[in-house]
Amino acid sequence: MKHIYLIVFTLVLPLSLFAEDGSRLWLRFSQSGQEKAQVISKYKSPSIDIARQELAAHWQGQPVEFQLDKKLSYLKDGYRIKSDKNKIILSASQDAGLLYGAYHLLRLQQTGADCFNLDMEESPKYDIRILNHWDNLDRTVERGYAGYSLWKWDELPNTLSPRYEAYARANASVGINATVLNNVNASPQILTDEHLTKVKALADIFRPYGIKVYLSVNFSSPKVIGGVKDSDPLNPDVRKWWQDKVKEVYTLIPDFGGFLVKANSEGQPGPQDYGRTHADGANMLADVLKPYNGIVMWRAFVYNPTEEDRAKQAYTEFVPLDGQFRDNVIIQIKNGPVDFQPREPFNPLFGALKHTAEMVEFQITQEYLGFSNHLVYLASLFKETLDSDTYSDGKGSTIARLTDGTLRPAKLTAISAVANIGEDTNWCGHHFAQANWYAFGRLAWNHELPSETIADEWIKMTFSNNDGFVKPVKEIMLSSREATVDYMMPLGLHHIFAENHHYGPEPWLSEAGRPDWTAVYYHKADSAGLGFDRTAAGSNAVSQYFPPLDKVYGTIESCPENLLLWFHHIPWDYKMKDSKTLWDALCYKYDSGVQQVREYQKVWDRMEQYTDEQRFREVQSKLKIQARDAIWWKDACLLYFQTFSNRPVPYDIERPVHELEDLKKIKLDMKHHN
Ligand code: BDP
Repeated sequence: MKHIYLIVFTLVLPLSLFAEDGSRLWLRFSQSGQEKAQVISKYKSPSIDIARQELAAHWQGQPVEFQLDKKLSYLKDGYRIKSDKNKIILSASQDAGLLYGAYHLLRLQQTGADCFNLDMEESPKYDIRILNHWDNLDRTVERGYAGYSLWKWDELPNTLSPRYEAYARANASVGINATVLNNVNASPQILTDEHLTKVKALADIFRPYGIKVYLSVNFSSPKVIGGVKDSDPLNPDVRKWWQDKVKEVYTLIPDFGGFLVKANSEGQPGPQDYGRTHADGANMLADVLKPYNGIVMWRAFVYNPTEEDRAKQAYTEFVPLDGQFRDNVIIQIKNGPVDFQPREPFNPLFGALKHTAEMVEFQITQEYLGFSNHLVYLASLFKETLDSDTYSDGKGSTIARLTDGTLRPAKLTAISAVANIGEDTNWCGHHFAQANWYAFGRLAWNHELPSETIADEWIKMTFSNNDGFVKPVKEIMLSSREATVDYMMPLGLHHIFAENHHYGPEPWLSEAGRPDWTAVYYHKADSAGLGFDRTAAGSNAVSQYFPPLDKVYGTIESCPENLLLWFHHIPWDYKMKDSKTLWDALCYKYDSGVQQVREYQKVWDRMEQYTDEQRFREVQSKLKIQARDAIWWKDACLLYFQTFSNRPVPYDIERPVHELEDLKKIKLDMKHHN
């Protein structure tokens, strides 16, 4: 009997100890809990202690010695790692640098890199590497697809979920050093004393991991929770209210980062309610935060129900204000001029503000990319924006170099992304969506890293080092963004999503609260052709780009084909570069998107041998949804556009399996406010 028990014990124990539910993210070290490795450190601080414990518990290489060295301040919160006889010296000028260095060592080990002849220096490209949580105080998450918010406001500050620290650790492991806890559509309540105490509890947990807390604020807060007559930024009572509030915040959280503000956008209050400008509003807050070294991240995502092309509005509103902002204000600009579409050209505001700090806002949460159902690796999208040449300061003025301080001296550099993290066991809803959190952190640290390197690291850390797994899975990841563009919105199409929730296709949407919330506003299909004319003959959005891009985008022949329908209204019979007609090219793109996802299914099924049962099955079933959705997208868009093109779908591609009239009836029950 005794023997039988023993056998059962040894078989069952490993499974229960190492539940493969994705909760460990890419931090899948052995869980022995013993501190085995030798770490030599004569320093003590909360961050250094974490660095020491992580290495002591998980590092399997030579002894590591920590050195704090002020001479390395040029590395900012980066680090130096150098092999030295029988040990490795990890040095940095800041405590956080030692922590990032420790995680880097562990990453090298997990990815099977040579850990003997180490000699490297790393310093982050951006000072502030920040996640934006669109989390509401009732724990719903705007555009969140991984369950409720991580922040349990009702329990805080007394009960502290272990997930808070796990979150901080995951961020630190990829170099993310800042977080905005609440939705940009901010409730004024976040600034009440009650909530600030809760915010402080989170900040205290995050601090040792090098993470600073920021908050989104509602511009009407003085009026709504402060009892002030209005929230006019030039009203001395308003300024006084903010001064007192900010003092209170810093008393609780001495290293508080600052405010993120969405003002006069999609119904949010702002300085324009009082006839003031974005600069008036941002500067008032900046002045109040300045004594504490706090900053204001002021969003450029603004558009009004006017006649002007929505894609032009942020530029039109902000360029005249250039030079008026304080030096602790940074304008936070979405990667594209419309709204996180599967593909957009870069936002022409980048580089256009010559005397104002600018930062990128990406979206990690997949509002427009199949939620947490579709496997879409976003490093490719992030890189496409960062590597875009704006020509603002001549050739080579990429968005990366414009925002990281290389091209123009900057007091403040930052990069942000809307998080995809929630209460789900695997944090992000889809196991592969974890890769996008990871990739954002790695690119914020070093935007020169190739997408492929990041995918390679992530796969090895999260799943397996086996070549038989790494290679095919990497191919899926690297092609997945383009495949998704193909089955959703190829050739520069955009915003033909279902109303409000943005999950499926609704290219026929022609009535909504505002014209620029319909799909027909964006695709402009008619019997002549397809696409939004943004040339001088149309909205002239091309004029917002620096030469030569205004001409490149503005001329059909030179416009990149993947943006053709963004900038031009193209005849159905127009000959593409490969001499297919536009209509045929569109059909082949949609079909290719579908075919690629079907291929992902086949490849993934072959991966069963390399992975654990739970994650294998979960990814497999998500791929089924993705394949069905891809077909849905293809049929909906092609059948609908065919009513304008009046041309047959090329005979060698798969036939539609739906009726347009049936697809038009689909109304998913996913409520959203806009
Ligand atoms: C859009 C979202 C909306 C956000 C808005 C924003 O649909 O929920 O509030 O962006 O960024 O993409 O402010």
